[in-house]
Amino acid sequence: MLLPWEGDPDPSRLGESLLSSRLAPARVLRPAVRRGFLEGGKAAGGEHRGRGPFVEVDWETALDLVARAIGDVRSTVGNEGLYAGSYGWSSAGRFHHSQSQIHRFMNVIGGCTRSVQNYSHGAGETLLPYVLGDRRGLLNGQTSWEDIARHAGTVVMFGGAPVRNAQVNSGGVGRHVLRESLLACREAGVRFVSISPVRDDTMPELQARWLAPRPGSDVALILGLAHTLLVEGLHDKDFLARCTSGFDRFADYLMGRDEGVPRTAEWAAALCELPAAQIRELAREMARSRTMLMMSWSLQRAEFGEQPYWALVALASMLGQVGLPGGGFGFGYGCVNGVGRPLVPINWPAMPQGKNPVTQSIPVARIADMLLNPGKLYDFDGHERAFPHVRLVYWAGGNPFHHHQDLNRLVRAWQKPEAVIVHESFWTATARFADIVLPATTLLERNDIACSARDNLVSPSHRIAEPAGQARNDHAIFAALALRLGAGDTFTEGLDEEGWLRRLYSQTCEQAQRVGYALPDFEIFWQGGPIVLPAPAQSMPLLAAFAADPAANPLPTPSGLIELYSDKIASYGYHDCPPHPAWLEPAEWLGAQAAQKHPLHLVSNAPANKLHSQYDHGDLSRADKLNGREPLRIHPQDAASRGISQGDVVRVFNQRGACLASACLSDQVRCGVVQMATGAWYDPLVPGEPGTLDKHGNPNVLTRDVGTSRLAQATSALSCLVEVQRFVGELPTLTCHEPPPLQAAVATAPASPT
Ligand SMILES: Nc1nc2c(c(=O)[nH]1)N[C@H]1C(S)=C(S)[C@@H](COP(=O)(O)OP(=O)(O)OC[C@H]3O[C@@H](n4cnc5c(=O)[nH]c(N)nc54)[C@H](O)[C@@H]3O)O[C@H]1N2
Ligand SMILES: Nc1nc2c(c(=O)[nH]1)N[C@H]1C(S)=C(S)[C@@H](COP(=O)(O)OP(=O)(O)OC[C@H]3O[C@@H](n4cnc5c(=O)[nH]c(N)nc54)[C@H](O)[C@@H]3O)O[C@H]1N2
Ligand SMILES: [Mo]
Repeated sequence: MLLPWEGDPDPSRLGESLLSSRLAPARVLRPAVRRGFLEGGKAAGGEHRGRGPFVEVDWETALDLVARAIGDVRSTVGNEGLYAGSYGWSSAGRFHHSQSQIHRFMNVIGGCTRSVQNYSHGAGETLLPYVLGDRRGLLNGQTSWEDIARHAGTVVMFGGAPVRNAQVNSGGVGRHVLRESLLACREAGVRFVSISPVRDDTMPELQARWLAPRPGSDVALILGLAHTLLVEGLHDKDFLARCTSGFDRFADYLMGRDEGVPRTAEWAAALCELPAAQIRELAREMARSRTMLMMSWSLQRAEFGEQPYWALVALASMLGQVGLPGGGFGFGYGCVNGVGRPLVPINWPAMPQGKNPVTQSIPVARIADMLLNPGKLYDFDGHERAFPHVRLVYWAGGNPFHHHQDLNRLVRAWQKPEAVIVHESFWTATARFADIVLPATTLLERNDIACSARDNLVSPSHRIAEPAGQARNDHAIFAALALRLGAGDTFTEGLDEEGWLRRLYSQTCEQAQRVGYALPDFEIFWQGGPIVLPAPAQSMPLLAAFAADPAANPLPTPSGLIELYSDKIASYGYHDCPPHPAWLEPAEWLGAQAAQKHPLHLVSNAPANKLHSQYDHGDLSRADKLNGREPLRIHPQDAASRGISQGDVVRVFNQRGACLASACLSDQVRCGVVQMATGAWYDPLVPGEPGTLDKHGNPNVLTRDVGTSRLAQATSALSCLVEVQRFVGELPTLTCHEPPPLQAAVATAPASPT
């Protein structure tokens, strides 16, 4: 039974599936090798990746095969031919963090091609250093909820503040604080405005005013607000002069002096479909009161996703409240737990990864581009680069067949490497698309330390169950491989799990001591519950010192100021990322030509009932499916015009792919918008075949695999048009929550894998 920690005001139910579904049929119990691979290559028997049965083998055979595959790549093209970006969240805990383990392993054997950025906020994190000099306001330093409750009159939330998303944080969560933070603001009299295609992105208790512009049109809306401030003289000229550079260029753009049209409220209204009068009134209200502008990460997960972030900073600068308590801007308040809470000033322990001797890397969301176009030149963040020639893909703790866009394209790209190796606890699509699958323990089957920078507690995470089948810890698997590749001691440093936990904990104690916290010794820590550290001191509002005296506290930008025009970006000459915030029309949004054919905008958000795709096979996630398919929320009017009723199985499709889903009629979504959470396991009707129907409801068979722009090259999952129709015919059986066909090993020596 799962009991919440008594110190948690708003416990999440997500952990329930960890217990109930650990031993589900989808569990990987033994090392397994794709039969075609075992028999001598990917073409053998027509069994391409994602197709064909697996043969279960013993650990020694599997580890020998992996070591040989790695050795082949190293001896032919060198370590650059190994791709182990291995993006993914894996599970809570500091030592068994899969990405740290795989990166450490790769580093001790000579390195690998890696990835930079993440799928969460790749565009924001690449853009903001140009604008603010660093990533303040995105990763840390957000103005605190206490300040907002005390001082803000209005909070405007682009993308809402869904409490469902603040259930999680990497490293683990102690206290879930978003709900109480929002309610405290409401009690203090703060007015909320939620700008989102989805009404219940904001909890009803907040009584937020709901504005639902067309998805992807937020920049137009912000420009309309900015134009109103400018022509009505409501902008803070003093702040703009003292603290920003390039406002004149931005103002020229707003006024249409760039050979364009003036970006008036009327101009914005036509694009975002909100009345011009409402846009004007919102601008005046923002200027009248202390206004905090919040934006979720989702808005930058879109084509030209750099622009909404830059535009928000520009709007906040015009309001002149940056640095004041309860005013200004901030990103990600409703995205993970703990944003807007002061950080404990401790460097929490992490498994040391060492240094990667290979310098080659790709922006994380360009994986299919890399596999399909080795050697091809591309632009990224001011540099021209070439995609590396990758021969082997190694993943531990992530699910690219969940997280990547345009899965049919990924299916094609995935046939390119010579070997794909995956550590998994469950038969996810990524495991099914591997050549060698090594069974990994879950967090209940190993000891660890749980804590995160956004929480003020550190907790032992005890092993409470024996590993399922022959599952091993990622660390143990990599230790065995490192030994085979001549780097065993370098990888383990002679320590086992307990040895590492003791070392990491003692480093934590030293860190804590440095800032005046005394932690008990390891034995006491290990036998006790979570250790709650004193709440850290209240932080200053974001950019407070800078705004008070920009000359004394300049930003690390070329001008030392907030850059509303960037000479550096101008020098890149990117047509898709101009040097000031600008409206660029995405290829897919409701105003596009393409909407005539696929007239619905698909929002694929984070799921309420799981973490990404994890435990999609669990009770909590399955209870929410209808007809076993992922629910797709659709406005009753859009459903009626298509003859769709509540609970109907529907086919959701566009030029890239199609999936089944179950219609869920709801007036919580804007007309013209359909919403389907991410996370349903990809379940192809014809496994391994690009373009085949996904029987289950993974929105990534529909999303577009294109970089946000040449600047960030991040994911643009949320710029996606689809059409929906009632599904007629026999409903195909789901197979993704069962293991693939498994065969016992034949007792002969395995052939060479290449
Ligand atoms: N359309 C669309 N797509 C999206 C997004 C979106 O908004 N829309 N969001 C994107 C974002 S922000 C993110 S962060 C990604 C998330 O993408 P991922 O992080 O790749 O998704 P997860 O489902 O968390 O995958 C983690 C996998 O690791 C496995 N795992 C867990 N613990 C361990 C372990 O200890 N060892 C090993 N070996 N494996 C383990 C789990 O079983 C699971 O399959 O998705 C992205 N994709
Ligand atoms: N329970 C749970 N929590 C999670 C996760 C999970 O998988 N499960 N994943 C975690 C991770 S890795 C991340 S990165 C974060 C993601 O955090 P976010 O990026 O905030 O997550 P989303 O749920 O994708 O999007 C939030 C809302 O943005 C709105 N939105 C979409 N497009 C637009 C638009 O064009 N304009 C406006 N104004 N609004 C729009 C949608 O209505 C959507 O519900 O969540 C984290 N929290
Ligand atoms: Mo994310």
